[in-house]
Amino acid sequence: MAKNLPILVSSPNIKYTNDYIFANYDYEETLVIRNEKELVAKPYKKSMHIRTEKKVPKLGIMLVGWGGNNGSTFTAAVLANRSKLTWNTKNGTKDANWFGSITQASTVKLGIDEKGFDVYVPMSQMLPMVNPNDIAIDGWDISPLNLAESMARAKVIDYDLQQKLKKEMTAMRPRPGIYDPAFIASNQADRATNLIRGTKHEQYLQLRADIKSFRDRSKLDKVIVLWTANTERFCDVRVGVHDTSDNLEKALRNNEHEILPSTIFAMAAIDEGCCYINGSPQNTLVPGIVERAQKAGVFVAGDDFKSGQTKIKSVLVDFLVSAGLKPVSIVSYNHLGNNDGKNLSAPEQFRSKEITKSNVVDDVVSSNQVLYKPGEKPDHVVVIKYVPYVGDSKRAMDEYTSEILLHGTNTIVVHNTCEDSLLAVPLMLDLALLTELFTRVSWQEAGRDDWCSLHAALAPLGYLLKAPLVPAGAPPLHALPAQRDALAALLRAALALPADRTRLLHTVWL
Ligand code: NAI
Ligand code: DG6
Repeated sequence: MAKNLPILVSSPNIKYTNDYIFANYDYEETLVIRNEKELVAKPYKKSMHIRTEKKVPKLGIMLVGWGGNNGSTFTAAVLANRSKLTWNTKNGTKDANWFGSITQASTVKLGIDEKGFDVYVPMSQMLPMVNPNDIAIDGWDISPLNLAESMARAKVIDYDLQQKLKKEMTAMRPRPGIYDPAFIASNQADRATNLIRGTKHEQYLQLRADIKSFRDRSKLDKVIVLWTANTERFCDVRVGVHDTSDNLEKALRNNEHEILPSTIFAMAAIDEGCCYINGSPQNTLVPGIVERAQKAGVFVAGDDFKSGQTKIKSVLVDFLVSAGLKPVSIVSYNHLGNNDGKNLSAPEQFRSKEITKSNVVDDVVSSNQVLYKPGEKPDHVVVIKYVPYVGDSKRAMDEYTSEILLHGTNTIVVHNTCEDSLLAVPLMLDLALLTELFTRVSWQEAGRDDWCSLHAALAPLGYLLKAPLVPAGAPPLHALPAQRDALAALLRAALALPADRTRLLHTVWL
């Protein structure tokens, strides 16, 4: 394996100081103005400065749903990597890795060498980033099992590795969570015995106390709260309750029924100065939450980890539509047998997942007015079934039918078998590390004095999420390659490097 050398950008547009990396960056776009006769395209440039704080903090991650399959697998993965564990399986000895994590196991193109060949660097090396070995983990769960018991219940980690992690994980016990049977499936009731009682406001205060105690006891600089608990049903978003930060607070104090437990967690996190990430589909991040985060200067990101079927869909539909083929029918079946599948077997919780899994093709489809009339969409069906025997090993089957030349059809069928949590956990890590990194990035319009944070609705994390939260009124972006480019472009911008959208063009100018 090639040695990872540190990056030094040599350019008049970058300045390294002891504390910061300062970059001058020209953001280039094309403004399109429609008039009755034509579309007028006007390229423009916005000059800005980007500043990245170099000091990497001591980071803590608090997982809501710590004792679940994702929560226990995340913990096992961090500990196994930190201790460089190896373990025996029937296929031989294995060692810990972070495959599936874009920060730890993927590369970004830095440039080309003297012979014109691409030079890549690990994403984690682009800018100073927290090392996963250094994070502290804590969290909440409505189930009282310690983390070793949770790991055994999840049946994801190889038995020998479980034995090696058992002692350390037995000592980890989730803090009591908030159980509200109005929002998660009734089939979860039997594990809900580790609970914060009281009104919603009292629960919120307890969560704030939990965050404080973790931060103080572990001497942390920053804490990020990540929801990886059960999918809740959507809340009915109401004016006077969810629309503003003040109304949300009033509603919380009035013990308003329609506030999701996840929204209480988000409020507690924001009010403790912590970023909050929603790994599930429900609409936790109502307008009042985004406003509250913006005012507090922290980020919120969501919704719903984009781990398998949807990731492939956001590549395949992008490919088909950009190739001038017309997807007309997309049918996605899933069956799985873990507790997530059990919870999703209830109609209201399934509906939340159906929404985030279904919206993913909309912007790609509407990008091509040659193929689709305004408002026209492919038939798109999502089915999820609970089959206990298969456990965490989810089966996802997709059929994509497209109209091709002269109304012929082309049907592509994909069958994907994978351990769901082993796909989700690296995303959890990336979400936390990138969120933390972006808290240290600020920008300034050239000629102004004030430094601004990125927008509180952290859209650049869209690559990792099925229904990316974007600032109110901004267009969503679902296509996976474009999301990857956007993220890489932001990392490059902070190093005063132009976006890398021109691959291969250097061979044209030879
Ligand atoms: P899980 O059911 O194994 O874990 C969820 C945990 O949350 C359980 O231990 C449960 O006791 C706990 N919980 C429920 N409500 C709680 C609350 N209010 N406070 C504290 N704890 C609470 O599910 P899994 O497989 O870990 O997935 C977690 C979430 O991530 C689900 O919503 C799932 O839909 C979502 N997700 C999972 C993906 C994957 O590939 N594994 C991908 C995309 C999303
Ligand atoms: C069944 O679809 C269970 C879900 O929780 C998914 O496994 C999860 O949302 C991942 O979805 P996807 O579409 O990214 O594979």
